[in-house]
Amino acid sequence: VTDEQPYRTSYHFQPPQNWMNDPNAPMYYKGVYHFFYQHNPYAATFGDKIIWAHSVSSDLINWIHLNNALEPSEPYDINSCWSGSATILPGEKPVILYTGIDHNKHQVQNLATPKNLSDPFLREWTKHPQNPLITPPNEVEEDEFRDPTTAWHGKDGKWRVIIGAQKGDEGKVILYQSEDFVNWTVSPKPFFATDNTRVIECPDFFPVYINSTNGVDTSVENSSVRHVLKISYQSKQHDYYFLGKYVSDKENFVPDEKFTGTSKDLRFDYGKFYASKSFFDYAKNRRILWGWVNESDTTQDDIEKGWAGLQTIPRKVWLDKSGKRLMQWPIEEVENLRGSKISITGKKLEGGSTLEVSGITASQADVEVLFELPDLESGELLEDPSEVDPQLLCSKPYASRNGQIGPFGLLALASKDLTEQTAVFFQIYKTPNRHLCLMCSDHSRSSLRQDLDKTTYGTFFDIDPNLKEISLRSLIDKSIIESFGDGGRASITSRVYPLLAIKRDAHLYVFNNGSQSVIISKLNAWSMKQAEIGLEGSIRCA
Ligand code: DQQ
Repeated sequence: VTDEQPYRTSYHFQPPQNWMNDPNAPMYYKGVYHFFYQHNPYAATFGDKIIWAHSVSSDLINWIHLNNALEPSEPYDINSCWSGSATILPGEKPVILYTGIDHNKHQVQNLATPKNLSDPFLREWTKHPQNPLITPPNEVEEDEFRDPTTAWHGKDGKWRVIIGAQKGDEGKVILYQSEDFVNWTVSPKPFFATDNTRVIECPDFFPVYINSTNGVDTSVENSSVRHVLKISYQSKQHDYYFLGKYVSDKENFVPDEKFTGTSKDLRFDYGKFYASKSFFDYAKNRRILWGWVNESDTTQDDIEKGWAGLQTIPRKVWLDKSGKRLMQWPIEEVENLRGSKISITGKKLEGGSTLEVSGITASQADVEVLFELPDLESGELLEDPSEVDPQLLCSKPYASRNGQIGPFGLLALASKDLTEQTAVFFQIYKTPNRHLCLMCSDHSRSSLRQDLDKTTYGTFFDIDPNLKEISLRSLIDKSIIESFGDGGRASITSRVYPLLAIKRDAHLYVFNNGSQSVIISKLNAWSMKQAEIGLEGSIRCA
């Protein structure tokens, strides 16, 4: 089936068919990774009876689909089981808090527990008899109150959970506390709020080590960690995060920066990436992030394909040494899918040149390039970068997009004649007091088809004035390209649907359009094998 479908992915997580959106309750339990997701089992479009589908894995790459974990069945979730999270209670007892759309179409929070804790696949879930445990408080709209996080406990031993909400035009995050996980009390003041943003969805709240790339359990609160609040603004369809200081006895999270609504706000990903959720993987001491990647073709295309929605390859996430932003990198397990490899070393790329990376399956590949840079002083000057929107800078028409250092990077999912190409590239700028790298994913020429969303994405990140090399990695899989700049300092996820550059007709190139030459100090590209993702019984057991 996969072979007939040029856009269905080979190693990204997908349900067998139909609609998928948010990642839910990822966790590691007794040697098994669990992944739940928002799913419409009846159609390739969103629906009014959303359920929790459930899959398990031993490596976060190969998956077994199990029966649905939660389906609408009770007055408190009869109109859908919406997003939520898992918490592992003491004694290795996983539980799920999720949002139910009740018989009045109000949003309420419910608890579910595994029927049989000795089943490592946790196939069956029981809804708690006291559901709904939390109904909308006065300060929020009854139909905009959802997506409980993984709970954490404070120094007083009480559990805390936060929930996304809206009141008027204000986006809110509401905090609840509980001693027994069943009876919850609302905190009088919101945990976080922003004016004129409307609803906040899928909050996530977790600590990160200041001096280590290791992950840390959600309840840890001491001087070696900082905290991250992630929120998803429905109106923007982006995931923003705030680094800050959290003190549980004051119930106070103070973000380092305020939300500005401009390109200065920090995001996990500057492309398609929404409603993300992280978990602490204590098997490998890392924090892992999942994100939903939606389609950019038409609903009619989705219906014809019979599916819609992807998940990113899970990413390890940690705090950068600067303390100012998070870093992300695809989990190491994806490298087990690497097959035949092509390498290029020490190759000079003159301005205006293009080099084909041949010998791999370019429609299904993992590429890592390290570019050696000229002296950064030769970069173009941007007098006032705060006046420039990087996404607009990336969207300049191709012909007028040339520079000094860059644009240079990859042309992925390109046709042989380059009429179709997705350019993922860097351009280096200097400003009166710092150096900046612009990272772009240009979709304007990604397909000859007209009816697609071809918005171009981009972001700036700071670079050291003495930087000698910069890396770019792209995971290419049929209709998705996940790109990571400078070791994970910035990431951009793209959905593209080329007409020509599919299957064996997809090509991969490295290019340089700047006037300065750059050197490919090292390029490794691998054909990627197909992941084993299938129904229980149809594939090898994990
Ligand atoms: N998707 C869920 C909601 C959540 C939204 C419904 C975010 O719980 O707020 O499928 O994509």
